Amino acid sequence: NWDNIDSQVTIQQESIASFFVHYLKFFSGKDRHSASELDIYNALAYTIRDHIIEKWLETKKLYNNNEPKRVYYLSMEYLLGRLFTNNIINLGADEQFKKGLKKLGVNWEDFSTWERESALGNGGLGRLAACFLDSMATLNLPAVGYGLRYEYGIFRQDICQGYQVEEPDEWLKFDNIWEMKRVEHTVPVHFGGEVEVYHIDGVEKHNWCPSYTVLGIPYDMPVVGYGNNIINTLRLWSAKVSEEFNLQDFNQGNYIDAVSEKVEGETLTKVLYPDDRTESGRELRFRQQYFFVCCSIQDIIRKFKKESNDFRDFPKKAVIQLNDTHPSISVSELMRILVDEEDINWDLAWEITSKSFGYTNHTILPEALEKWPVEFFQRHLPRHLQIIYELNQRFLQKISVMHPGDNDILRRMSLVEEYPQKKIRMAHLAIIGSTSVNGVSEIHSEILKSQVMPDFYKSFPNRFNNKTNGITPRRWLLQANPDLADLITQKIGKDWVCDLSKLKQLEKYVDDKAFSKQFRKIKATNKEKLAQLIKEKTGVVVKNDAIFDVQIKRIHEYKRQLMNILHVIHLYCELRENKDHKGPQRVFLFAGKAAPGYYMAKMIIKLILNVAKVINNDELINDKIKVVFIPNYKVSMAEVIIPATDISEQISTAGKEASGTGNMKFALNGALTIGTLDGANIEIMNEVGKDNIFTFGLDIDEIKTKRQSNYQPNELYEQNPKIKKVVDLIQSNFFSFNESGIFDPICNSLLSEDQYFIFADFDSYLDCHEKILQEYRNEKTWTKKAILNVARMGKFSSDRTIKEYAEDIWKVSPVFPKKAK
Ligand code: 26Q
Repeated sequence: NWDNIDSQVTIQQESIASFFVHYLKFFSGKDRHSASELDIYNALAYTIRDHIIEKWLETKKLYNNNEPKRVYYLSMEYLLGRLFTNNIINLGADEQFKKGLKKLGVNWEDFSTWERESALGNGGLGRLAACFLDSMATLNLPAVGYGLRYEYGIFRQDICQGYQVEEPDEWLKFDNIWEMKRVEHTVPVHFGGEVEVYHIDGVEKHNWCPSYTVLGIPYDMPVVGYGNNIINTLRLWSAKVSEEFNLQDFNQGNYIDAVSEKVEGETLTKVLYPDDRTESGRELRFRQQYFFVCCSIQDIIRKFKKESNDFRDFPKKAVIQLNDTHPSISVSELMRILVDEEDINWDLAWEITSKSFGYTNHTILPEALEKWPVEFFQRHLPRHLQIIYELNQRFLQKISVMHPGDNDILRRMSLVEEYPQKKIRMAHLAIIGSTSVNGVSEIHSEILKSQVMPDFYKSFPNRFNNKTNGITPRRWLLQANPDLADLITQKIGKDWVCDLSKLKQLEKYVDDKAFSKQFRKIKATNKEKLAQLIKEKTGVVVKNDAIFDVQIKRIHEYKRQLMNILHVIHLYCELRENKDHKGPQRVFLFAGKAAPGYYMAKMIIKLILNVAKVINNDELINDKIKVVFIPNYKVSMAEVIIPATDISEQISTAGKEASGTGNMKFALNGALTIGTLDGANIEIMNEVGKDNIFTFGLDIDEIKTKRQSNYQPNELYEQNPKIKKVVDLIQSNFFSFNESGIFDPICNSLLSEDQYFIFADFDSYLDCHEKILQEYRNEKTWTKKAILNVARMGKFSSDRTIKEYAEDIWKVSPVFPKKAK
């Protein structure tokens, strides 16, 4: 009896040790004497996986029985980080696990760092997708994440002579315990070839005859909900070429061609593209996007057909959320399947399609909106091109009725850009194919409406909405800062983990001396761990009780790491001139990757590293300030740095950062923000109160005015002695003594253009830092502000964000198991 077998594998606390020993012996072929730390990690992870699989099967049963409307989250990126500890915590098995292993003398936390982390994303957008998966599972939402199983995730960053060097991230070198290959759901993906037109009963039909086919093989990863026994699925596709599909080539004796095509096909999921927002036109990336879309849409339709044979039900059974435009070819792919393969007429197919998608935008930089050359479509997706042209014609027809005689609006709104090169505007395709278009913070959603896509907003005002980003409190407080989490739980109970607004109750402890002391103690312990990490990764020794001032994120000019390091140089000048310096050591910590082709970003890293070398070795400075750049920033590093941080640098030029999510992680862990009025910083300020955040700089309107008023950064350089001193010092090769002139491009770009208004904001930034230093010296008020930050961050839980998506956009409800009798 199968049901009996099912229940026999239930893991009890008593059986954990025997499962562990079983895996060690029969999977790794080891005993306690020969087992390596990796063997032990593997055996622990397999034990946990068994526990998960059981609940996974139950969850599938639950969803299949209920046949609810499902969410399909399509994202080219997921930055999951390590899963072992996260899975144990979300299962609620940490205590059980600890006790179960106790008699073997095994402490699981000691082995958790043996896991290779999953870094299939670039930064904010990919980490957001990971937080959303956690929240969807925790909220009992029947959701599936789709993505790509890149063989190499985001590159590893090494530093060689002060320059970033990229190395491949071989995350699959050892077993990946968290994935399960599902060959039975393999799907074919076609490319190239031609489209034949034929007629049946006077109706025009299209037959796409592709020139080659690649297979998509799914690998499933469990997504463990917190404390609710729900395990959702993240399905990642891997490309494989099968001889079977390209047999003709082999048979016709084109052996060499056939083999090289096979190798070519398998490069599709080789590597994650680094975020080069303005660099476009990579043909492989285009094919990668279609491969992803084609696999995922087929899978969604297969699942739909198990529950219905009438496609008019599709929007009631499925909603597909597009994480940026990267999967936006989906719109034309669903149309192609409905019209060509399911024989549904165009109008009905469009009604179904345009009701099924939602689109989230994550970028303001207009030059970063995705556009693909028509040529690529012609070569690889000829039928999709026809469909897009047809959609465009019908769409522009409607617009011209709304705006008779206005040819300019047709040109602006067209899916096709004509000059200088013919391209498809993917954001326009995503917008017309969606019921909802959202930005990721209030200000960003307003900018979308007023600046980025005003014509679309005016035509479809109801489609536009905001969903301010959030972060999962499970990873970013419970797991990353267990001591603070414990302290909070002692005071207000554990409900905050799934209802972050409960943190408000901490406000009654702001003046409680004992609480403040414990709160500070925890920060101090976290700082010790960070100091250790810094020592280990950079060799720099910093004081445990230093002020940690941190900027960790992708290196980008608009994020202004350059302004931060200019401030550090300014402080250095002052110290050299013997301005007295009281108080603790200040550590300026940087980490982040630059896109491999982004020259300026790489030079900013070089400048930070060179400045660090000079300052850290200058005896005159007497360790009053330290500068560190930790190489190879990743999720697991953020988990150590954030809980130890005093000052969180969120200093993008106003109007440039769509939201930011790092800003939320810091504030939730009791760091105070120095920030511009940009992205979600504004909403953080509204929540924590103006007294508990340090804002500075031009706001978005002032930046706009500056931009229109012939901004002259070289005048500021001449007038402002502080700016002049800092820039002159760099130009004098003080930080580049045997590499003369290497920083000229940085200085020249500041002096001639200063696109991101660093000089314009410089004084305000310096003053703000000065104020922060004063405040830090008053331990009591500083602690109070930090506690208030923690207490008032409830809004920024991704649970809140996901509830809004579920209610306003997806119209899906949670599914709960029937209570056992
Ligand atoms: C584009 C073309 C070719 C290759 C790669 C790309 C590419 C890849 C990733 C372009 C952009 C991205 C990632 C963008 C991103 O992370 N945006 C951030 O999204 C966060 C979550 O909403 C926001 O908080 C950040 O403000 C935003 O910058």
